[in-house]
Amino acid sequence: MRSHKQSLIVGGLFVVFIGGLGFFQHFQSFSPNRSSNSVKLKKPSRFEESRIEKTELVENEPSALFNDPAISQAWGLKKADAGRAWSVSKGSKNILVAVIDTGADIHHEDLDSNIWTNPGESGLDSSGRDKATNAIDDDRNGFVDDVHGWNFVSNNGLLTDNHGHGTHIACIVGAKAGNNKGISGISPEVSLMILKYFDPKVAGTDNLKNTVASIKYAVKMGANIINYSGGGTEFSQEEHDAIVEAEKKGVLFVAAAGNERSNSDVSRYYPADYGLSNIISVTAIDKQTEVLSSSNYGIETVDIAAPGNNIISCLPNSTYGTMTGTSQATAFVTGAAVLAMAKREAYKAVEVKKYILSTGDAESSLISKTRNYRQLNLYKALTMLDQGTNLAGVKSNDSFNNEFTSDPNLKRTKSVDEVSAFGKSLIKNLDKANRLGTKQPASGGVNSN
Ligand SMILES: [Ca+2]
Ligand SMILES: [Ca+2]
Ligand SMILES: [Ca+2]
Repeated sequence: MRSHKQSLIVGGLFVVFIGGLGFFQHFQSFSPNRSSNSVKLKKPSRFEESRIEKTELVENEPSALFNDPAISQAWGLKKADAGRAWSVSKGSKNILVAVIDTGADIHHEDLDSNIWTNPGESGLDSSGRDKATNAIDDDRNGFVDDVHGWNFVSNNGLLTDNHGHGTHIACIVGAKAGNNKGISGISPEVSLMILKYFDPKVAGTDNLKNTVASIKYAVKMGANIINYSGGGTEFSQEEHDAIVEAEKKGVLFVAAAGNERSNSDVSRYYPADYGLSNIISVTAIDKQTEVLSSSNYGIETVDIAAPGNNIISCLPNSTYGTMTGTSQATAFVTGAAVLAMAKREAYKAVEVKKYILSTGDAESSLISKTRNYRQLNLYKALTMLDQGTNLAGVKSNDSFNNEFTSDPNLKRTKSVDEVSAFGKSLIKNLDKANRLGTKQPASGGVNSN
């Protein structure tokens, strides 16, 4: 068990937006500890300054596609090119995502129909009772009445979200689209398995142990993708091995890079940095494509950047609000993976990871922050799936230099090679420690790769 602080990746301040009243309620959130002594972590050690932009409307394609009122505030959907991506794929109920988090409001108006139902714990048993509530482990998986997932904190099937973080993440991945409510998830068609590893109202729980159990459950029950927004700086063999099992089964593991404000190349953060082929490590950017000051980064360890600042999504009791952090960015990438897997259901983790990482938009601001200096682009990830042919039927060039030159959304002025050269010169000319602005390498022992 880890003795260090193990945190849920959560921004410091978020806002609840209640219906159309325009009433905002401020909440301060905290960083729970994944180890057993979580109670003492009420201190706001991971607080991050978070701007509140309640009136700004983002002109975007997603709002033209769907009638969901809060889409206009969802700048990240436009940034990730969701509008065009949805013309290719909106996801599929066949893709099962395990959201390992604080539970979720499974009755939320913008989420309920996308919650997974365990087929082995639904319908009627031989006595005519509902399998979901008959107090029998009908599918003999070791969990009684695990109809939508499992609560590993309280060891039951009640998935109530007493924090808000899990509901927020679930909706970024898979909120319903076109229902005239709330937002749209990145993949509005999906099945979400809710696995609860942390509850701020329950003291003394072992969050790491609950995490490992959640991963094992997800793999056993056939999840295609695991979304995980927690982590810590110590290696856990049990957690590593659980993700290796996921890797063997082709399950993608999308992990937050962390909100430690540190360089993960020198201070590893787990599970994002276990170095397994099925893990994508995600950091968070703002509207200007700058990695958030609170977010971890690393040109060797952090795979990709996605929107993570003031992200609007669901909160419990059918409310909505914004949160900030690499958790939110992680959910964006999970949604991208759903779209990709829906397009090519035979694809396993490695293929999906390859497409997502190689098709993002190259940005010079990410050169010193991520391995591939790319931000997530949903549309390109999908269109590249068509064997190098884009939606318009135009054969792409094999190199990344020219293949998107006709892209109307293309913002960058440098080719990837030019950016690469720029990046090399940057790296050559700047002292690494100064450039990255963080601590020196630790004295060994933290790198599991
Ligand atoms: Ca069961
Ligand atoms: Ca049952
Ligand atoms: Ca909606």
